[in-house]
Amino acid sequence: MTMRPVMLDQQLEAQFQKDGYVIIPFLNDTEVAELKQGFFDLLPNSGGNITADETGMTIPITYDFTFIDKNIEFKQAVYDKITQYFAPHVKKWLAGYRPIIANYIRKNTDTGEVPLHQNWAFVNERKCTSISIWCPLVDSDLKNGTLQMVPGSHKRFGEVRGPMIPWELEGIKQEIIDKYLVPMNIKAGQAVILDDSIVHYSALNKTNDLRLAIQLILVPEEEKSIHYHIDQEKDPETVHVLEVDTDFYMKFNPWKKPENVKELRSFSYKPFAMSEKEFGSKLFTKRIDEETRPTIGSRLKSLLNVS
Ligand SMILES: O=C(O)CCC(=O)C(=O)O
Ligand SMILES: [Fe+2]
Repeated sequence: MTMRPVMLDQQLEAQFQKDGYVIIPFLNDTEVAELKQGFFDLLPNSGGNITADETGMTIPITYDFTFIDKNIEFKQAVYDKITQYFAPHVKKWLAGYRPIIANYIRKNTDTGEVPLHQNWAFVNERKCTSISIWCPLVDSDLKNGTLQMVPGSHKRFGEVRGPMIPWELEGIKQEIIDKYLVPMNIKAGQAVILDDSIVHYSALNKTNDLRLAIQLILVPEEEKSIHYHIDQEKDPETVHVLEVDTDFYMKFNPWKKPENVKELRSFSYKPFAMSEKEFGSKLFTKRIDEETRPTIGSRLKSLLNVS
């Protein structure tokens, strides 16, 4: 197990390590109202989302997150607002974490599906954990497209994740959506603290009201954050590990080749696909951060055929 803790409270920490997320009371009503107002105050400065042709992607983007906005000043203002409100609560609940990316996530009526995914990797997940605080500013459930989780799927799939890295679960997304999801039914101001490696999804907002939420991504304060990149044209089987910071993500177009970034190392990587059966059997089992070399004790046990 990862020794570097995530939650300050021991019981929450145990639950987080087991399921890959916990739900906590986070913002008060005044803060919720002010952050909602803050969104509308800042919105006139939005530069609009990066469009599909600017991404080079063939599939249109269905979601509306601040990180794909074209105006860097707007992104910075959103970051400043959210981190200012979140700071005291982060300090109260989390074991020494610092923010790197802040998003408002907006879902108007009949929009906003976020395809099944794991968040990008931001740290070496064998050593520690990066997290997202997902905090809706309106009560959220299945009707308005709440966040849905696959419990126990954290630190078990897709260790190498980034916008240009093929995903091993891509071919079984629909099966996972149909069978494994647990919806977060939570009130405005409550928050889900999730391991960025957990498999999650959110559907369309089927109500007439706006579904507005905040996501703040954080890493352990002593860690440098990393970004995995594959140059699909040059070498689709080499992963570049880049050292990045808040500023990198502020100016970043996720689907373009990053420039002027320090490369820490690179390694070869063969993309692969996983079957649903394999996916189902790996939940709640051995994690990527658990000891891979068998210990003398466990070898003895298997020799003796006991557990
Ligand atoms: O707000 C949503 O529906 C999706 C949020 C999400 O994917 C995240 O916070 O990582
Ligand atoms: Fe996500």
